[in-house]
Parts: sequence; structure tokens; C-alpha cells
Amino acid sequence: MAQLSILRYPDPRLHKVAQPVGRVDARARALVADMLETMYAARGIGLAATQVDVHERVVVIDVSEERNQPLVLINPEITWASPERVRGDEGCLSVPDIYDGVERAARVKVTALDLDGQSRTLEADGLLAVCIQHELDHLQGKVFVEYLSPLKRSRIKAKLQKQERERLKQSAPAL
Ligand code: K2U
Ligand code: ZN
Repeated sequence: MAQLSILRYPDPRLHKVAQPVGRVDARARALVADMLETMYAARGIGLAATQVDVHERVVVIDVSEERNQPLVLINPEITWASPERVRGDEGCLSVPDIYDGVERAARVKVTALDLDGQSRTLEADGLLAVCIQHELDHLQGKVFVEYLSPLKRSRIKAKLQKQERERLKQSAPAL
């Protein structure tokens, strides 16, 4: 297993649209294991393959208190979303230290393949429903800051670009 590097907004690779997984084989299972290790190490409750620069429709989630109930969604599709909406503060491993309100469907039905390649359908509400929608947005190349105002988004982009420049300066060898 390995911890993977998480892309940071506004990296353009976060806007690539993920492709379906052809076969749930050893390679897909190894990717899922690395994504779970990466998500737990980053203390996230979800992670989409897009965020680790793998542009395939794979999502891992764990919203359990004990951090021991991983949910793997391969080729996930939302088949139904409730008309009721909820608004809550969201964060993102690809947008560090930024949290802001986003409105989502309160409940969703999702169909996906599990690690055995079997099709599963689940109905989610609460934090799981929000997380599923957040992660499936990633697979479509969408980051939660795109729901914010253009002014907020431009300020976030400038702040993270400045952080990235400083990070690179610190890691670049002294000339
Ligand atoms: O996609 C991700 O980056 C994982 C998200 C999942 C999520 C976002 C919004 C609402 C529910 C779930 C993060 O786990 S959000 C929490 C967070 C953010 C930054 C660092 C650590 C944890
Ligand atoms: Zn995210």
C-alpha cells in the first residue's frame, strides 16, 4: 500500500472528467487500498480518484466515528436525489483550510460496483449523502468552491496559489 499525493486546487487536473473502470481487478483493488490509506492519513471522510490524479470513477468514504467502516464506490451513479435540500459547511482535502456553505440534496440513491465487482444500491442521508455528492462532483471534475461566488473563488485561488509558491520556495534547493 502507499500514500498518494493529493492534488491541490487550482490544479487543472482536478477538472478532468473520470472514466468508468473497465474491470474490478487487482489493479483497481490496489488503487482502492492506496486511496483508503491516503484518506485516513489525511483525516478525510472521503476521497475521489481524481484527487490523486487517477481519472477513473472510484470513490472511497468513511463517515464512521471509529474510522473503520470504509465504503468503496466503483463506477458510482446517483439514480435519485430528494427534492429536499440541505445547506452545510464543506471542506476538501484538495482545498486545504477553506470551509464554506454548499447546498445539496438531503437524500440520494446511489448504484455502484463493490470490490467484488457486484452492483450495489444504497440510499444515503445526512453526512453520507453530502459526502457522496461531494465525491461524485470530483469525478465530474467539479470542486466545491465552484458553488461559491466568483469573488470568493478568486480569493481562494489567489490564497492557495500564494501558499503553493511559498511551499515550492521552501522545498527548492538553495542556489
Ligand atoms: O473530497 C474530499 O476532499 C474529502 C472531503 C469530504 C467531504 C466534503 C464535504 C462534506 C463531507 C465530506 C473532506 O473529508 S471534508 C473534511 C476535511 C477537509 C479537509 C481536511 C480534512 C477533512
Ligand atoms: Zn473534495
